[in-house]
Amino acid sequence: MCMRSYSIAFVLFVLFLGGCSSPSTRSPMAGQTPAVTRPANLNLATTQASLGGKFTVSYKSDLDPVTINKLHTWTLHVADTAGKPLDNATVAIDGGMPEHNHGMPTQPIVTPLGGGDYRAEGIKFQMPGWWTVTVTVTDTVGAAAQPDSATFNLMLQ
Ligand SMILES: [Cu+2]
Repeated sequence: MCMRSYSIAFVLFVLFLGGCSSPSTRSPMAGQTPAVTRPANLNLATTQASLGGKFTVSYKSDLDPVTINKLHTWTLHVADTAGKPLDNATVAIDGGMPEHNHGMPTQPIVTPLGGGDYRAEGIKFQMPGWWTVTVTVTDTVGAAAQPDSATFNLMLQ
């Protein structure tokens, strides 16, 4: 009898932990795609190659370490595959939490600084957890200008 109630209590405890610690088990809201599960070994590097291999993008945050609920600025550096800084590109920044199906609470503004640097102002993360930030670069000078994007992962507390 005692053993049985202990087991039930333990099962309830485990269920509670599971529901609390893994937001990805939440059912997605109607009309939204199911949430993504966080990969076991996230690449947290601040320099990333773009998906199509056209650019390398890196960022430096003026808020270091990056924490939640603070409006801040990133300096992005964009270079081509040979390492040459890329100016005159159209650069956009967007992000969100893949596990929660939501984006950033702000729309950062990107302005060119020269030397391949771009300032992204108005960045804010409103929750702890796994965030992705995607920088989309369109080389406006290249003859076949196609956007290419690099994605950064952040684990925020
Ligand atoms: Cu979230």
